Amino acid sequence: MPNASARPKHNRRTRRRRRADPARNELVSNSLESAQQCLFNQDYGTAFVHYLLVLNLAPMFKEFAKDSFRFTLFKWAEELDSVGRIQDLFDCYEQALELFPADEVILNSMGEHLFRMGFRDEAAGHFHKALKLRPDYPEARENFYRVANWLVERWHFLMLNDHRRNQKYQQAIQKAVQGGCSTVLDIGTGTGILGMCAKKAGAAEVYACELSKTMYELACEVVTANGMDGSIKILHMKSLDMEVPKDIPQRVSLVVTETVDAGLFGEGIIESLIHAWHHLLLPPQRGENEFGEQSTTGRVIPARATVFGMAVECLEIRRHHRLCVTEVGGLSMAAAGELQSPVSCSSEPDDSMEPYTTERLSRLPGGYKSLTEPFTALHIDFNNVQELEGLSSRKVQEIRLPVIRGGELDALAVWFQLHLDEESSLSTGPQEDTCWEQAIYPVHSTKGFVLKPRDELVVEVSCRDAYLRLCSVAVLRDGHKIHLDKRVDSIYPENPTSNPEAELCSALACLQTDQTKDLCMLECSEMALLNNHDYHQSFCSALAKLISQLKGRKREQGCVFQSDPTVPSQCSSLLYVLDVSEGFSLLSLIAASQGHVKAYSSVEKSKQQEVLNRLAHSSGISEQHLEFWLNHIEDEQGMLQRPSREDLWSAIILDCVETCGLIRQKLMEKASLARCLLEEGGRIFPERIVVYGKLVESDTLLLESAVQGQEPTLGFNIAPFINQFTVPVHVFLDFSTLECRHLSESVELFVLDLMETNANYTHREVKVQATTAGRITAIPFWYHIHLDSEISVSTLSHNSHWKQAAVVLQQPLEVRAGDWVRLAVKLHKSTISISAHLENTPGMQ
Ligand code: 44T
Repeated sequence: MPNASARPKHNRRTRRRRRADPARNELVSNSLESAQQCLFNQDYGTAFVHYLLVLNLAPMFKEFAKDSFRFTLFKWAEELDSVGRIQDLFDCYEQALELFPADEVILNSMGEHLFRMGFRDEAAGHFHKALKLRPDYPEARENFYRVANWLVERWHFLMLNDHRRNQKYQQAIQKAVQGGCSTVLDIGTGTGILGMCAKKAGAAEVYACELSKTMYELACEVVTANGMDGSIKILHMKSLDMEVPKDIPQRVSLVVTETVDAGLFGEGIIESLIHAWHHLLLPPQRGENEFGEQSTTGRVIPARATVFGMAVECLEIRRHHRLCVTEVGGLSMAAAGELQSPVSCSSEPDDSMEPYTTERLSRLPGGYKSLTEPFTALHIDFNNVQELEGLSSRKVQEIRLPVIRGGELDALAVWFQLHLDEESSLSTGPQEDTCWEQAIYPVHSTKGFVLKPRDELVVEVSCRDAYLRLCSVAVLRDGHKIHLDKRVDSIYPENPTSNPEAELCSALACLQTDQTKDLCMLECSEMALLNNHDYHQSFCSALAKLISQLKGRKREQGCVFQSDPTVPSQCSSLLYVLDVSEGFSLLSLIAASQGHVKAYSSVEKSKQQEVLNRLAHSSGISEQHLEFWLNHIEDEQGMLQRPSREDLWSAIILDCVETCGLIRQKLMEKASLARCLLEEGGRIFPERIVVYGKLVESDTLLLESAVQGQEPTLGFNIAPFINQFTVPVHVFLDFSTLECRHLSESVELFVLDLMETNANYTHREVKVQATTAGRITAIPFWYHIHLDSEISVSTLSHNSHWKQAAVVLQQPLEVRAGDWVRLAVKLHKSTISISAHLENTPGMQ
């Protein structure tokens, strides 16, 4: 991105020219004048070049011209953005930052561009810098909060707060170091905690590497604050790029790492350790141990892992991965083709597919039922490089599992035990008191398969492209083999365990229906949305009501409703409905199915458009009544503008709440725009959103939000550094299963009126009475989305596709039962913030 050629070169010649004052001064003053003139003429590109020249030649003008320069930069960047000259745009920002490296407004603005272009980490870095320069800069703060999760993922807080885990690692490291491992490498050091454990245990040399820039910088700060900056060498790199002696002087005797995810291998531990054994570690020990002396052999903590699996029935998982309904808002789904979540390990690996997702089974609403006993899926010895290398070429292992309980097969859940050494281990199991989630391998078999006791489930375990893959392939029942996922056989053609007859059958089945043709991928939240019956039913009723009202009104005006939209009539005999939902939505089709409605859908992906077309066809909706307006409109300015200009919209459907539980950005701006485009009597759906909340005491939320002092981190001073990345609003919560004590009733926090601008406000004070004594640590919030005065949808309903969000208070607030709490609720650019204060009730001491 940096444009080296455009940088001012401070060589001898420029210095000489600086002394030639009169000519230089003239150039500067002429350029400054030109810059101002061009700015006045709105020729921002030329103005920007003139300003660059002036400020590079005469830095003393920086203060004077700063505001105009910024304005020019932002205007010019907007123009470059609108014509897609992205590289030029970033070059301009780079040049501007060379002149004003500590300008928080430029940094924040560049962050916004980076964010929109999808460079999230870089964007987050810019917001963070802007905020460090000016901590009370609200724009940068809001932007930073939106992206902090990408810079420092929330699990860092959980892991650092997990004292038991930290202590077990510390003890294992201490034993190894005292047993002779004097040189240590911490792979994926995060905040540096394991490296510091090694140093504290007396290791002579400690190295640490970390690939995330933010985490690397954090680790440097933490290690310095703990007085170890000279004694731990931290490298900002991936361990796979490390070399001896370039990066570390010699091979080490101990590698410590916790680069494991819920599915064990997802952070690349196998590849990292194969590389470490070949390039960074002393050779492994053979035979007797040499305690007390410096080790000439290498070893790894953790030493081994065992992976477990279990088949489960779980409605919550099912509704996020499979279509569970036959009808949606009055439309039959029979013609939809196969809809599937992008989590599948049975298909060919590609970028859009994940082999597993993660969930904390113990926190799933509705719980789960285990259909088999836990089984051992895999053992792996991290100290055996041949075993690590052989993993991906291991034969697919077939495991037969007796079914112990009848139920629908929804997923295989997977967890592991990490053996740090021969004595100590950590488990990520669903029954453990652990911060870990389990890996979930959903089953996609078309209609859902009901297992019965005495069945045997056939599971295949393999390790391809460094991921562990588990597939439920078949069920053995009364001597028959029933295949669960037809695609599996085509993936493992050489599978030696399948019998030839069964293979032939599946091959024939594949011929009959081309399975990939009608397969459409939907995000898990989109799948849950389709399965949300109440949501679609509510929209269907509200749309039907409005459309019949508008038709009545138009008939009174003399309109004739005919079915062919191409036949001209004196007044518009069609009603126009625009659905601006994000992602996949059937609402346009539901509107079109009301008759005499031309609906515009925002669905962009062609596979998803095909699904809508198929459904339209099967529901008798003519092709002309469904339009994909994003196909025609290139730029955002065209947003909400219907191709034909004479008529206005009868209804505009806005997508108000993100799945994570936050109000969508720019919602109120979109609503204002939408209001201007409505015909008389037309409506925005929803017309109003009411935000509700509740006072709660939740330690879980605290643990996810900030490191709680030095105690959990073994006395190391880490909290103040990582807690800079604490965010006040937590998202993707499930309030129904959140471990917390409710300290009040639900209370209305805020109202957003989408139909009536004047009704809106940005601040509100709400008084709420504590019903129970406790410490208020958080205020979870959710929404009632009012489609009209009678019909509403709640984001808290049990089959909602929405999760909830919560404000975590900076300081917990102690309350007694009966105390009144004053909440100051603010809405700034779609972001809710809440502060809580104890109300001084009269008569109180
Ligand atoms: N998440 C756990 C996974 N790294 C832990 O950049 C458990 C998730 C989790 N650095 C809920 C709960 C939990 N070389 O900072 C990261 C990463 C870094 C490397 C250098 C390498 N080869 C690597 C590989 C990874 O290591 C750090 C830790 S990865 C651990 C992932 C509480 N959700």
